[in-house]
Amino acid sequence: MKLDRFIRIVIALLILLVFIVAIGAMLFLTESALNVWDRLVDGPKVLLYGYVAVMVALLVTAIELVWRLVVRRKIPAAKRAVPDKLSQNDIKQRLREAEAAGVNVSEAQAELQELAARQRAGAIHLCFFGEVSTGKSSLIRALVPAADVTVDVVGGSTTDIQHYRWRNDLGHQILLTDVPGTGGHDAGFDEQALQEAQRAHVVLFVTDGDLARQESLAVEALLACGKPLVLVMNKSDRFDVEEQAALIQRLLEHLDSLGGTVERDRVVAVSAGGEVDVVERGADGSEDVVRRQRPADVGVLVVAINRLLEEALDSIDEQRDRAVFRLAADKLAEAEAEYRLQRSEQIIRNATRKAVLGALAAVSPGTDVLIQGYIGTAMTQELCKLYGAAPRDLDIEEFLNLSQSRVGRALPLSLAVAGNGLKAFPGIGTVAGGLVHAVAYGLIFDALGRSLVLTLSRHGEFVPDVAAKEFEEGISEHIEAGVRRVAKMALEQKTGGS
Ligand SMILES: Nc1nc2c(ncn2[C@@H]2O[C@H](COP(=O)(O)OP(=O)(O)OP(=O)(O)O)[C@@H](O)[C@H]2O)c(=O)[nH]1
Ligand SMILES: [Mg+2]
Repeated sequence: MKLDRFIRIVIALLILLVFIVAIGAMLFLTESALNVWDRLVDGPKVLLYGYVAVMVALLVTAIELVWRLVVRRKIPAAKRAVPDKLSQNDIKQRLREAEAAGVNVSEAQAELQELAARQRAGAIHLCFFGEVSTGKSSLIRALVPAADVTVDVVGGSTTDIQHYRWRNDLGHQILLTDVPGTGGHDAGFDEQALQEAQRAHVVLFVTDGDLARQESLAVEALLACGKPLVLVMNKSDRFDVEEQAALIQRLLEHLDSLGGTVERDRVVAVSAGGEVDVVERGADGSEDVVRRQRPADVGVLVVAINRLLEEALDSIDEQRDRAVFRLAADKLAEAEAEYRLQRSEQIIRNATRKAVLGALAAVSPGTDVLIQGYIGTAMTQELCKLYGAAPRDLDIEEFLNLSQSRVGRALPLSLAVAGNGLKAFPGIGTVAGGLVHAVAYGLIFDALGRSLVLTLSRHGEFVPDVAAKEFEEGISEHIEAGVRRVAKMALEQKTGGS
């Protein structure tokens, strides 16, 4: 009790002292400031302004330094988004940069080469696009009777991209493109068809009824990349005039709800004819099934195409080019993502190997400062750089500190998983404690790297507490998933090193 009172008195005296010192300091500062000010005011004006300028500059510098130290830098989202209007130079520049960084740009490059070839040839590309069995190939056959297209009742009859030459009444050089139908069992065909549609000047979107959900999404995507589009309602022979009118009305309403950029005269009802099996009875009473061609009725489609080309001929080249630049940019982005994944794999593998080696070499593998050291810092820096994040050293330190505090809880699990994992390798016998520790440490590095890659690719930036939280949430899963890989690595090092 007495001691308590004593401490309180000491604290009270200290507070008093601090206040006296503070008052003294303030008086001293004020006096000298006023002194200086008086002399400056009396002195030449140049000195006064110069002095004020230096003071302001010092203050601004101090504020900036504090700001940099305390406030986190954010990468503006706009820097990562692909701009709406890519020019040929933009995309070429991006390709050069990516190639120099080691990204495989061949697919994106091939798009630009194909575009250049089409620009030289000068034909107008009309791409028939739609779900399987809506009659795309039949429509091409109706327009180009000599076309060697495959038509079948069984969906998925077209499996590659083919171009057929067609000259319309206005004398345009036109290539009709037949692509695989979408919505079949092979999703690769959907991708192939959509890309070809992006390369074309105009898309003839073929449907055989109202638009289903997937079809609406495809129309939306094509309109979004600025494709001029004719909506072709095929197989209209199956409906009477009133039903056809109702269907067209529904399609128009549907298009309106999708943004309404398709004009009314670009929705047409046609009949490609298609084939029909007819039973023919012979004079002797025998029955033969004969495949017959139904008469085609595609006049309105030809009119719609001609009108569109007349109206939009000046702009379709530019629109097509822009869509191809975007396609190339998308392919480049895919290649970049692939490259990052491969590089990050290498970076994580290297860091994990070093961690395992370090733990194996340590006299006492119990050193629990796992990830704050050089290996953790270097791995975090490299991964951030790979994903275009620019963290300050302080951020990395904060992230590693936060993660380290979470490692304690995961270590027992990591040790157990490491022990079990090692037993799975034949010929190991009893597993030495040092090896288990080394694998456990390696697993934690591996988990750290993998969760960081997920965080960076998900958010596109590095925020220490978010990254550390995601590391904690995913650590058990990553540890379980990495065990074979890391155990193998440790065994290789041990046998290779000894
Ligand atoms: N009733 C009717 N059937 C048609 C018409 N056009 C095509 N068909 C039939 O629809 C089926 C599919 O025709 P295709 O031309 O192969 O259709 P597709 O869209 O090219 O099909 P995939 O290449 O598999 O995507 C065939 O059995 C055709 O005979 C039409 O106007 N009316
Ligand atoms: Mg086909």
